[in-house]
Amino acid sequence: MLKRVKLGHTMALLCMMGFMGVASAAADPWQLNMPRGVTPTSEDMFDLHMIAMVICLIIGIVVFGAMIYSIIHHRKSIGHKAASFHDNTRLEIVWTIIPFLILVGLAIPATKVLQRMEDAEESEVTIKITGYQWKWRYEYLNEGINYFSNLSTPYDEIEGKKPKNQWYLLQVDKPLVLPINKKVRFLVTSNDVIHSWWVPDLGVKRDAIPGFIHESWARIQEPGVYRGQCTELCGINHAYMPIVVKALPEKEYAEWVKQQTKVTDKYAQDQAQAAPPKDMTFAELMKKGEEKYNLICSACHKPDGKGLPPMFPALQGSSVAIGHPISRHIELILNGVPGSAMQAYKDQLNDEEIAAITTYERNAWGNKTGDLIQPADVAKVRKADVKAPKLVSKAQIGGLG
Ligand code: HEC
Ligand SMILES: [Cu+2]
Repeated sequence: MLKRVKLGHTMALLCMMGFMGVASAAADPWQLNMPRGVTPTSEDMFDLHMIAMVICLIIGIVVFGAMIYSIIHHRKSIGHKAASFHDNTRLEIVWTIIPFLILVGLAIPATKVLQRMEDAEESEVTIKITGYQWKWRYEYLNEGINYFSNLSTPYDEIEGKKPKNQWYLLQVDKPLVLPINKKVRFLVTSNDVIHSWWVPDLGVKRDAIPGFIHESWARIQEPGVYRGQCTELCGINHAYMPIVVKALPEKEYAEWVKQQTKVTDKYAQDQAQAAPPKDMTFAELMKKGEEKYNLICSACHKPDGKGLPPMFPALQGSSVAIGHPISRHIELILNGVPGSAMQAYKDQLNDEEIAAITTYERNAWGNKTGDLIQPADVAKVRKADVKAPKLVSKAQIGGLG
């Protein structure tokens, strides 16, 4: 009994605090209420939340008012004999009907909002979102754009060697770029474990489950940068896979799409002509390798190459990273280790990047092999490799969607 009273008390207090939060300004660091967001869905949700909260508040005032009144006005001294009465059918019917009506009253608008949220028809842009340990992949299904979005907060900040910046753990190398005023459909899935794609300002939160595709949509009304996080505990670096959405006016978005597809076309042309990749110097490889390693591999193998055994092996002194043949090292990065957290990177990194990372791993942290791996070496291993299963193809998505 005591526990229940306490809980009710806390809830009423929370309601009141939330209510006060609404009254104050929007982007306030002390903001207590949920954000209103920038899509019709997020606004619907906000309104629903406000209705429920006001009802809570009224109930709180009535219940606590009656309680406090009774405590004060019916207080009697020790030894007073308590009145004994029970069963009042009329009262019991009334307090059954009132909550019933309140619940039905809340369910009607909530159901309407749910229906609108589920309706991803007639979208103009379709993005497939895939969760990976620990990053997101965005594929623009109609535009043919496809990239990974990695956490870009420097490791020095994570390890407390440098002060944390404003967007600590909420910044990425490549944000998801979207147009405003267009219905954007999201197809959310996962490559490994369950993740969840959540951007509060868009009113979108969808579980990313391997083998399933969940749908959602957003029509962003204002240009801006909106941040979110993975919201399903997905392993040791769950906190390190943020989401950044950059919403652009339609013209700028079209410009961005053109830019992206041009890059892809150029890559395709280069591939088609089979121009031999340019050799790089040792310094170039090490510099690029360190940069990419810290961005992509250090989450598990750690910036100092010591890993996190027994979960993630050390690369410092590892038989693969200093041993021979070197092609075994390259192959492992291309194909990963099936059934382990070590992913296949062949679709995520190009030859130059893998060459740089391999060179870096073979020469950093006291791995002084002196080996220098060129993009051409990686291309050779990549070509020789036939067992490589491709990632989910477009055709498969069509079949599932
Ligand atoms: C999500 C965690 C994770 C990430 C990110 C990751 N690895 Fe691994 N890596 C592993 C695990 C786990 C193994 C051990 C696999 C096994 O043998 O079961 C491994 C093994 C390796 C090995 C073999 C080490 C040895 O001695 O057996 C190399 C080399 C390697 N990874 C390179 C990389 C490179 C390069 C990257 C970045 C492009 C990378 N890894 C990113 C988890 C990861
Ligand atoms: Cu996750």
